This record gives sequence, C-alpha cells and structure tokens, in this order.
Amino acid sequence: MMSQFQEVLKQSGLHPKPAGLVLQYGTAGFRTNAKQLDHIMFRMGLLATLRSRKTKATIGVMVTASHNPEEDNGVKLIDPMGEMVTPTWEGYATQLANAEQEDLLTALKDVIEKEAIDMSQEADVFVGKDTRSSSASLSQAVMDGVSALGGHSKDYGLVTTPQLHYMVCCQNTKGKYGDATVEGYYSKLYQAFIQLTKSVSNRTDDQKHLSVDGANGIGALKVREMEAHLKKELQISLFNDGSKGKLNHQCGADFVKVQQKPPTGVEMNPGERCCSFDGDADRIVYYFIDSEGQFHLLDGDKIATLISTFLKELLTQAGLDLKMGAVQTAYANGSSTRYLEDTMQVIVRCTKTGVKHLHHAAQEFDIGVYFEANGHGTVLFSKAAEEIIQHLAEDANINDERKRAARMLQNTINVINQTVGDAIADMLLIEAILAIKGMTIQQWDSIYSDLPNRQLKVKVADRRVIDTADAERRAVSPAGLQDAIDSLVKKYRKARSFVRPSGTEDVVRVYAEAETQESADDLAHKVSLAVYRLAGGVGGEPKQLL
Ligand code: 16G
Ligand code: MG
Repeated sequence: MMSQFQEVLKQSGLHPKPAGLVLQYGTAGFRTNAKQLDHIMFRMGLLATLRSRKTKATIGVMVTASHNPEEDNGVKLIDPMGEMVTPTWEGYATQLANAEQEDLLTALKDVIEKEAIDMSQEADVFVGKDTRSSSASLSQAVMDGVSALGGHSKDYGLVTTPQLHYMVCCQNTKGKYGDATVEGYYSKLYQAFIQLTKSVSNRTDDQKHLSVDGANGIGALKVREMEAHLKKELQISLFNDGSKGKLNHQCGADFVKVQQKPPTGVEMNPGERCCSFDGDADRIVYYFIDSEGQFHLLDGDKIATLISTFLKELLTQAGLDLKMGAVQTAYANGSSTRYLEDTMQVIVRCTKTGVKHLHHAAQEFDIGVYFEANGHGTVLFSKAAEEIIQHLAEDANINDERKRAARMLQNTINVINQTVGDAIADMLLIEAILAIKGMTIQQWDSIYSDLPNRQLKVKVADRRVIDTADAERRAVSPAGLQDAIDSLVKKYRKARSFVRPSGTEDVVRVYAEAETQESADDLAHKVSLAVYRLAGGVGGEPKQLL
C-alpha cells in the first residue's frame, strides 16, 4: 500500500495540475478545453480504481466531450451496471480534480477512509475514447492513473459512449447482458433487429434506406463497422463520416436540434428519412424535408412517442398488464406531453435535465421510456417485466397473436441499450418500428404537431444566482424572476417558458414555446431580458431575434 502511494506521487508528477485551476464534475462529467485535462484524466484513473475496489466490480471511464467542439474533451465515469456514477462519487471526483499537486495524496486518502476501501482488492477499469485528436493521450493518462494505484485497465480504444456502458454491464453481469466485445455488441443488436423486421414483407429499397449524419465522429466509424451485419435489411448512406469534415461542426444531433435546420454535408431528397448522431453517439434525432423544401425535425419527444405507442400496442396484443411510463424534462414540447397523457393515457414524469435523473425516474416503472428532447434516451425494463415477457414468449398455451407480441417485446429488449441512450440502438429500434408499422417518416411526424419553440442563452456574472424547483420549471431565485416570467407567459397563447443555469456551459438557458413561432421568439427574447436585468446579465442586452 505504501508503495502504491509512492507510485501515485511519482506518476502524478508526470500529469501535474496547473495551480489554481478549478473544474467541476458537471451534468455529464468534466468537460473543457483538452489542454486543461491531463491531470484530470490521471486522477479519474485513480478514482475509477478506488470505485472498482469499493464495488468489487469493473468500472468504465470514457474519454469524450460529446457534442462539444473538437478542441474540447471530457471524461464520464461508468458504474457497475453501466449507469452513470453515483452522486457522492461525483463529489469525490471534483475533490480529487481540484486538489493542488501537494495535496493529492491527502485527498486520495480521504476518499479511501470515508469509503473504507480495502486497498488489497483487485481493481478493473474499462477505458474508451472518441475520435478527438486529444483523446489518445488523455486516455493514456487515465490508464496511467489506474496502474499507479495497482489496478488493471482494459483499453477498448475507439468506441461510442454507449458501447463502453454496454461493455461494463456485460462484464459485471458475467455475460448475461451480452459479450463484452464490440463484436458481441453488434451481434446482439443486429440479431434482434433482424428478428424484429423479418416478418415484414415487401419492403422496397426506399423503405429500407436511411441517411445517417455521423457528426464526423465515432458514431460514423461504428455505423460503418456494423453495416455489413445488417444484411441489407437496412441500407445506410453515411454522411459526415470524418474523412474530411470537422467533428460536430455544422453537423450532428445537437446542431440539428438547436438550429432546427439540416446539417451540412448530407444529401437530402424530399421525404427521405435522415438522422444525426452526436459526437459520442449517445443522442439521435430524425428529420426530413418535405416536397416544399420545408425542414421537419423529429426530436427525442417524437422518438419517445413512437416507441411508447409501439410498446403499448404490443402490451395490449400480448395481454400483459405492465406499468408503462414516459419520463421527460422541462424541454419536452408541450404537445408531446399532452399527446402522451391525454391521447395515449401514458403516465408522464418530468425530471431535471441530465440523463441520470431521467434514468432514475424510469426505473420506477415496469417499462420506463425516457427521452430528452435533444435525442438522448432509451427504454428500461424491470427485471420482473423481463421475466414475465420471457415466460409468455415460451408459453405453449397461448394464441399466436399473444406469442408474436411477446417475442417482439423480447427482441425490443435486446435491440435497446438499457444502460444509457444509444444512437445506434435507438436507430435500429426506430427503423424496426417504422418497418413493422409500415409507417413513413411523414406519418410518424404527423402523430402530433410540435408547438413552435425557441432556446436562447444569456450570459450572467454568476449563473448560480438562479435556483430552480419543480424539475427546473420554476425559478425560486433571484427574487422577482419567476413573477416576471409568469406575467410574460400570460400574454401569449399556449405559452410556456422557463430558465435554468446550464450544467455544461457558463450561461443561463431560456426556453419558450407558444402557438406561433413569432410568439415563441418574442417570449424567449423578453424572458432573456428579464434574466439579464434580474440575474446580473453581462455584455450587451439580449437582442430581439430577426
Ligand atoms: C449533458 C447531459 C444531457 C443534458 C445536457 C444539458 C448526460 C449524459 N448528458 O449533455 O443529458 O441534456 O448536458 O446541458 O447526462 P446543459 O446543462 O448545458 O443545458
Ligand atoms: Mg453525447
């Protein structure tokens, strides 16, 4: 043990912390310019080793900054079942990250003591990285941290974030969830996809075709790898595959969702299905242009609705009474919430922004469908629900319709990545559902109409002055802000607006929706002004949108 600490001391000198630099473990880990992250990565290697000893299980460390620009990087820690690391340990991550060089051992020993960690335990850490140029050396720094504390690391190299989550879960369930290899991942997903779609006859090549915007990132590489397995049941045209364009630049799921326009680099013909991944392939959005050249976005809310409808129909056909719920955030379009609750009679919960909150809430149901409007989401099946479905699929005494539905539910479970939102898995499920239901993207889009909406950012001196409640739908401080928002919202039809401090950027985010785009834009602007005036805005006043 003594020698482990000496090794940490020695190795940490090779990954020194710039004095005075303070970083926070944010909504999805540390994320900033790659140049500031070497010591963070080394220290996250240390922390993952401790977490592995504590849980007696394999832990994951993913080096990525998702949809951020190429110059940035970041790191996400993955807990044993493939979920995001638990909040107490996010706190430790921040402590370790910010300890000055000479205080590192003290900070480390503090965690060991608080968690009563047995340092003689084995420790295993899975490491993955995205395609950023900084990712290679940063993931090496993680592995240096693991070995300094006497842990073992396994380097998965270039993988999507959800692939690494899957590996961790497979490893800790001893293969029950699948094989902890990239090949195992593809074969699990494509077999389920082929099973789901095999009964659909007479699909034309047009119906099987999908254009994918890989955001010039890791998702593109992985779609390429998987394509061969799909046996032409899905014919992919891959754009922004990283061969020339810049990562996330004018492309990818975040760009498409926030800008509400098509990415550059994708050839689009009217009516054709297209989708965009983000930089680490844990988000997906769909879209198309109609014959008038107008752009239509099918975001996480539309995806959640499609999947919920499909699952609900299967449950009815299978004669199963399982409790299904949908989980959204305040960003969910009001029309989607109304459709899910009123038309589909599905229970809807609203949580704070950030996957871990949605994931947690979805675990309350037998079947929990969670999606953020930005396209991050998946479906969780409780253990009990999985067993009930499996029994039914094997029951010799039920009719064909029930059996068929039960088998489809089984294959849905297998095509989905239950550990975290997964662009590739979600894409396969969506493609299967559209095929099974014989639905075009236009028909899917017309299930309900989105309320026009607008998102803006406001720069303030300290965004922590804004405190929210009720799943971020109300601002409780600064005084007067919520009253101001309420009185503005009253002036528009079907309007709603909220503000929250970003967890990934130094800004306050403003969301507004209303009956018309003009009203949504106007409301968003006026709320931005209220934030600027009441919450310490800096720089010039927010300007009216043109
Ligand atoms: C992160 C979150 C995402 C959330 C976003 C909000 C994960 C894996 N990702 O990307 O869920 O929507 O942050 O960003 O949790 P914001 O706080 O800057 O609005
Ligand atoms: Mg991402």
